[in-house]
Amino acid sequence: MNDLSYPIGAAPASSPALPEQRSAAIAALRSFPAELSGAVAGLGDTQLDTPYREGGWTVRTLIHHVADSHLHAYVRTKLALTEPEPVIRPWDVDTWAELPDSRLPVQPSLDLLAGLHARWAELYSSVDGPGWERCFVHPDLAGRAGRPPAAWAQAFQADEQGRVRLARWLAVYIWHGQHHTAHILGLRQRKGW
Ligand code: NI
Repeated sequence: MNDLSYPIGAAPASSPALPEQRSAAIAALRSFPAELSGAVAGLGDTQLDTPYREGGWTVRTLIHHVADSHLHAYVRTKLALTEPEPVIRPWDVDTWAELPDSRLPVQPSLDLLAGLHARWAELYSSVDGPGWERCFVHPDLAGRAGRPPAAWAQAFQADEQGRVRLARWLAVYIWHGQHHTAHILGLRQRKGW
């Protein structure tokens, strides 16, 4: 882990628990697409195709990755809200990033995120007290007693059955958006763009 890979550090240990913390987190979820769009505003193709660090993803790939990732996260949120402890489908982040739609202009993914987050924030706004304890089951995180999960998985704070709670999920995805936005802003700062 280095500063360029984790410019804002790892996901925070705490999840929104108080009503005002939850309102703030939902507001952050709602405002994220505008912040991400702002982070890439004015960049041309050569800049979009620049890795944010040596050996890292390009800005273009980062944007499409965020769309892929948040699509999954939204679906998992809806599954948790509509089914008892649904087992979700893992996906291969790196291989998804190599598919041809990750070479498109960034606007389709920025537009997708704008619509997705409007709906996602509305969903979280509707969650009541007990609803925040609803969960999905991540099959890669179940039955791992004694075996430490990867760094990304530690952030999910799954229990031994692989259950990830909606409050935790919101905290992870606020962080995830800010994490990748910081990659782009850091690059722009270092390049003087
Ligand atoms: Ni990511």
